[in-house]
Amino acid sequence: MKNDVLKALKHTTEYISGESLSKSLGVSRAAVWKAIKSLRTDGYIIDSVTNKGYLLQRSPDLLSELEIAEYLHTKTLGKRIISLSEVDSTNRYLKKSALEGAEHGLAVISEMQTDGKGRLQRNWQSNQGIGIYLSVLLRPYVPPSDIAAVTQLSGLAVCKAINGFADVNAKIKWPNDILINGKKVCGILTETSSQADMVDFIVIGIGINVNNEFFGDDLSEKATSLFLSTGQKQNRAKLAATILNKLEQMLANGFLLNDDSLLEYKSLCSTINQNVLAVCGNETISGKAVDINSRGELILLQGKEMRCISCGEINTFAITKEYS
Ligand code: BT5
Repeated sequence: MKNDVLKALKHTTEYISGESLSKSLGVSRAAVWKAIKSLRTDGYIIDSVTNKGYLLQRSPDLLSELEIAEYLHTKTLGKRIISLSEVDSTNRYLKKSALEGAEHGLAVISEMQTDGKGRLQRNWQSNQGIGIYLSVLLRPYVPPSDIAAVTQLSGLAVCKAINGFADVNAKIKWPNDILINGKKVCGILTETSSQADMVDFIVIGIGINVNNEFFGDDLSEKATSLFLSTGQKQNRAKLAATILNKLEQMLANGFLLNDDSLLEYKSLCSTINQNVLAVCGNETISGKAVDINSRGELILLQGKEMRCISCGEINTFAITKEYS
């Protein structure tokens, strides 16, 4: 009901009377008034003039389903969004929903996370009201080998979405960190559940620093936000929708990199042509990153040998020592 009033207000630049709202929505005048009051509490600036009615003057920077839907052009991703004011982790929440049977495309977004997750049990700092903490559920009907590059494709989608949205030159640090001027603006955590021959579900978790004005000592050297990079506050709902739009487009042809997406990934990947030190489980591997394959693996040149790595934590170095 509140959403219906908001939708009606968003659809016009003229004042609408309480009476016409109550008639068109089939509710009482009192219910309309209650909805207006509640929207104002959420931060919507709604002017009201006797004998004219209500006019929406400004919407708050809220990650609500309605605010996001205004900019969403997807067929399935984010068609239903669970929008939370606080959660431990959107990935954890969505994995639980997936186990309970949630549908392909369901997205969970939160204004903050109390226990945001990075890879390998690390933490993702998720402050209130300034970032995007978004998880999307995919249920592709394919074997696990066919989703090898889902993380890289997601990173590519987010990087392209950010570059199209704000005046920045974001790059991908393989496999899927998004950096602006070498500092991390976005991290992606992909979690999958599979049977031996079929994927059950994939949860893509995306954390973006959007309007952060500063970072604490622990992150100030390595993190940035879109605000810190552009000097401008950004509309988070619009960015969230832009990401869902791009994600759906990039994942439309499967979960491996094809010729086009591979070219795009390589052109945006700052890891290529760098000397890297990769920590993969218990092993530390060094070499020159020379290529990426369709499975999203990084190809390292070690002397005359080529070595593919599919996951890991990498550090890059300016080329002072040639491995080739
Ligand atoms: C990642 O892990 O970068 C994946 C982060 C994914 C977060 C999203 S938010 C929505 C969804 N729900 C979740 O619970 N998670 C996902 P990793 O590559 O392991 O990087 C983690 C490291 O990045 C930390 O150890 C810090 O050094 C650094 N870090 C933590 N918070 C950061 C932030 N806000 N901005 C930049 N760097 C951060």
